[in-house]
Amino acid sequence: MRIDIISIFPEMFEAVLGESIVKRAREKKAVDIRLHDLRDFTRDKHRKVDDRPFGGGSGMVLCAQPLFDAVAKIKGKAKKAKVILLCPQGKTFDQATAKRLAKEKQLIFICGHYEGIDERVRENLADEEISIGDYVLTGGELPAMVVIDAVVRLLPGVLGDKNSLKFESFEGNLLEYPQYTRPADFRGFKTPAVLLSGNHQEIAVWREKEALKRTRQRRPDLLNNKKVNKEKVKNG
Ligand code: 4FV
Repeated sequence: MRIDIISIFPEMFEAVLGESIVKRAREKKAVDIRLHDLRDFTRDKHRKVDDRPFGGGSGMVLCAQPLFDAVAKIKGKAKKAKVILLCPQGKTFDQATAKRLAKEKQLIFICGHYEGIDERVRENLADEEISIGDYVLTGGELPAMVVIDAVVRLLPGVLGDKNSLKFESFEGNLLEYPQYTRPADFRGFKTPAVLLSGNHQEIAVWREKEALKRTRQRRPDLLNNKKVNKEKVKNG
């Protein structure tokens, strides 16, 4: 997969996308991540990429021209690239969206800053708008990192044991069951005996029960989702 990021602070990404699983995914060529400085695409002699909002009001707005030129240059002939605008007005990001994006060949992320972005970018350049949550950030960089992290770990061959994708939160719309590791008794805090029993059938049943219980307690909204098998919920 190819990922391109357009930002006025491209250096922000190296620290996050240069470590751990994403770093290994880049080394394994499972993903090719490229950073682009929006200022390289402005035709303004002072490398300005923003301007005052028409109609007045505080703050600055990112101009359309540098973004349109950046995307055109990055896309080149590759028509299949999906342009994603990170903004609070976007569809709230979730695991299903991560799985869908992980099937794309190329993703181009537009990171906003200041008050926002010229509306003609949203209308005529972005294929999708994604929000990572109902709060206002200083820029689209952190949201882009969140989406990229969630997508890259789903790419084939990135996570050592693909099983680890099977039983994780939101898989099947359930929250993940409780995990324990050594020591079995930590300062008197015990580990459930079933997990030390070696009886994998019983362990699987316990984990399913715990996942359902935890989901019912913390995220009952997930249970109304069609994908959860009602049977299990009812007799959970
Ligand atoms: C945001 C979010 C977000 C809005 C103005 C950047 C900021 C500034 N993006 N999910 N929440 N963006 O707050 O995606 O330009």
